[in-house]
Amino acid sequence: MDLIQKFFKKDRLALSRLISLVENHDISSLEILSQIHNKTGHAFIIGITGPPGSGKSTLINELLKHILKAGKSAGIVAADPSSPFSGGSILGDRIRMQDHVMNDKVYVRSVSTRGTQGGLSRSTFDAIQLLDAFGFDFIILETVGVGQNEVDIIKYADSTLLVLVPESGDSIQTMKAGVMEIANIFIINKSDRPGSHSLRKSLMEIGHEKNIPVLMTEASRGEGIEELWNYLNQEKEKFKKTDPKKIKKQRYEETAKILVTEFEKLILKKAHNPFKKIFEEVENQKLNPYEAAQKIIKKLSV
Ligand SMILES: Nc1nc2c(ncn2[C@@H]2O[C@H](COP(=O)(O)OP(=O)(O)OP(=O)(O)O)[C@@H](O)[C@H]2O)c(=O)[nH]1
Ligand SMILES: [Mg+2]
Repeated sequence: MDLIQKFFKKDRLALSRLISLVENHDISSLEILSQIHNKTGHAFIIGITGPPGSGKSTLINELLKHILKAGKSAGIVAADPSSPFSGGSILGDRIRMQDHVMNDKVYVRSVSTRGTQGGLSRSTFDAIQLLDAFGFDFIILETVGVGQNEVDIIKYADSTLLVLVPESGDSIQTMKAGVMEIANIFIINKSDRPGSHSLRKSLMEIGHEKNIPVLMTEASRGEGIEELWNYLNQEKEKFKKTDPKKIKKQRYEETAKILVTEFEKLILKKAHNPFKKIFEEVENQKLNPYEAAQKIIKKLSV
């Protein structure tokens, strides 16, 4: 049976294989994603970002308990393989998640950072599309919130959680420009540690204008997760994927994103470059790079 047919029959192996194909930017990925596209748009996508070791995976594990208890399913994408679900007790957590995998309600996957910057966020986006079409109620996206790349990725989330720890106090000013601005809720995890109250005060000041709530958690003991779960359910209710203006904007941005990454692939692979002749003129010093770019843009604008 064809891989896509198997996927539609809820075959998890087919899902994994399709994610690998799109992740490797296989030639068939546009075709695959196009075939599954009308099944997407149902999942609630939660982005979880924050500094390394702040407790994102532990928090996800705790959230999963609530998700499962509510009879719902979740697909988890860890967008940074340099910090997979590993290390110490988290290895245990991962195994626990894999137990859930057998229940067909939880699927955990890390997405490779291979390729260009845009490529990374495209792989993640494409993986989300597949998980969404597969029918998961929640998709949880874990990224280490450090750079623009993460900001790009987390844009796909319907609700974004920024997980900080009491020690993050000093770095929030530098973080402010990036991930701080896309967070819908600030979480102070490891609130058992000193400094959590003063961080709470600073975050409340920062979040005041935009009405961003601040939540204290101790993920390793499951503290504060119930509140987080309630918050997420409220967000889910509020979040209307049917707002026509939002849909229009999203569809425009999606198409632009796909085209930009596909175009980049075309141009960077010399053999497939549709403007090979113009590039050769630059190589042979008949045109300068700016003239070449103008010429190409003119061709495309017709
Ligand atoms: N004291 C304390 N430790 C915690 C808490 N939550 C998580 N931890 C511990 O912090 C460590 C890192 O937790 P992870 O969940 O792996 O953190 P992460 O943010 O996913 O880490 P990366 O994926 O590497 O960025 C683990 O040893 C956890 O047991 C907490 O609330 N309090
Ligand atoms: Mg992690």
